Amino acid sequence: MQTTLITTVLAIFYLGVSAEPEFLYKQFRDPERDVFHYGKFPSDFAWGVATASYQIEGAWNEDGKGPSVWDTFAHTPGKTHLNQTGDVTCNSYHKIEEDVKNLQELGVNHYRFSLSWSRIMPKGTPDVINPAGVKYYHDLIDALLAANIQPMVTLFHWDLPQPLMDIGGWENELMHAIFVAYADFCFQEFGGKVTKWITFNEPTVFTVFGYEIGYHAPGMTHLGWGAYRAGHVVLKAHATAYHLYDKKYRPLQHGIVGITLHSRWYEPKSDSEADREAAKRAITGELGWFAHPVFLTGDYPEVAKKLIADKSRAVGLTSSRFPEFTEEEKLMLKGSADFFGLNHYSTSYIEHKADTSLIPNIMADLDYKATEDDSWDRTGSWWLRPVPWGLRKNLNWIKDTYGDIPVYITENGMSENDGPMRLDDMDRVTYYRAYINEILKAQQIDGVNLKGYIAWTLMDNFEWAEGYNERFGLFHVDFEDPQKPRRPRASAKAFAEIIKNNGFLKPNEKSEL
Ligand code: GBH
Repeated sequence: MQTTLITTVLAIFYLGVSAEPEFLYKQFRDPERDVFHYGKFPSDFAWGVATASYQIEGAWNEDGKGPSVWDTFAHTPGKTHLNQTGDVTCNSYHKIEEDVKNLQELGVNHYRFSLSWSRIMPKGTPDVINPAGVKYYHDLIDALLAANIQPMVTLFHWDLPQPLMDIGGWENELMHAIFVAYADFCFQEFGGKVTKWITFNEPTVFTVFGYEIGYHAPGMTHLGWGAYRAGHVVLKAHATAYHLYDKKYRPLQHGIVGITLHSRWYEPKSDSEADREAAKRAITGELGWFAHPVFLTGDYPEVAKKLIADKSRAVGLTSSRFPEFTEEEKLMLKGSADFFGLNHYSTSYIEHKADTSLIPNIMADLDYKATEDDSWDRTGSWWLRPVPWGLRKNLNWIKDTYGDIPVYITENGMSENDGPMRLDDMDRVTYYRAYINEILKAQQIDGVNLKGYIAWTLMDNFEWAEGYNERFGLFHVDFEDPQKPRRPRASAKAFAEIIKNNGFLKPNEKSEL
């Protein structure tokens, strides 16, 4: 009763100060939570868009590039939508000038892209370097810098050189040293011009999809242990590469190194203790799987360690399916990032579900079930419903759990399905306005140490197993046309406007311009 009164008074207050529509989604109208917030980001805020090598470059076997696991996987019938591949995709290998021109049109000051490891090292190891591949990235970086756009470079966005898969990929301990050698080369070669590095993109996603359920390359189905084993090697590789940069390159290059983690927001489905605990377990166990070691303790979250150990014992295993770090490794891991890269797209409701099937995977191991709300809008991806307030809660959880670490949103965006060309994407305009508005609240009201916002993605591209059926671009790409022409959508203009204003101007500020 009392809260209803307070919210009614607040609603009248908000309506009183502005005649503008203050809510962007009809289903989200909590006057405290969802009301539109006007204001600006700090003047040094980073604005950018992101891409990944296999998704945009094409030229899969040109100029000395070696094959990656994604070449192998996409060339295997039955693995991707209509057997589509990234062989040509946006052809960005041949379109530096056009891509940079489109970045300038958006007005971004950062561009996040990834290096194709096998374009630089066709065998995956530094004994063979492909000069044409190295030159491509120098040309791209030079063009960006000439346009006043800072490169933010991801070392690994899933396209592992195939020869390294032939020795077991991330499940092989040797990958620790091999990744560090690759990182060393990249820091040395490009670090004079690149000052923002991301070691890995979304280790939960590529280890679970790639090594556990086989939905992504390399297609391994090591259910119950593949992702944990691969993730363990990835974490050690990350930490060693971080310290290598810190000691050998930072004094000269003055850059920063972080890691990008994917997280949904997990909202308890009900007020019950069991559901609230399950939601806490889901975020702590899943985001914390990679975030706790790097940003908190040097080790995995206790809740995940205990559950997985118990479940391992229950089926008669003598040790846990979850690997353990040595004390020395924990010291290496703890604090091994200068910033937290967050990829966030959506939210789920979480309920408690004790898994009795004993078919292990991360969700079953953590005893939860995720669902969506029917009232939430749909997009081109089943897993992606716009729930803007979830991002603010996710950022607050990161601040409350890991402290004042600088945070970059390194991906956020929404998809539509393939179909007739659609440039008037008002649903995506609303998504971006709403999500960016929530990060403004997190930054201004909640005091989250937010340094930048990078949208996914510059242009439609090869969406992994979904092929060309899910389009996330601010620019539309016509894949039927051999020229792969790019055309700005309404969302590109809306994003450019937010960047130009460095936030959201009040309606009266706008009229003064
Ligand atoms: C990112 O992954 C990738 O970094 C990028 O390459 C990709 O193109 C982009 O997003 C759009 O998909 O865990 O319940 O959400 C996105 C994160 C995480 C989305 C796993 C699909 C599967 C079900 N992905 N998720 S769920």
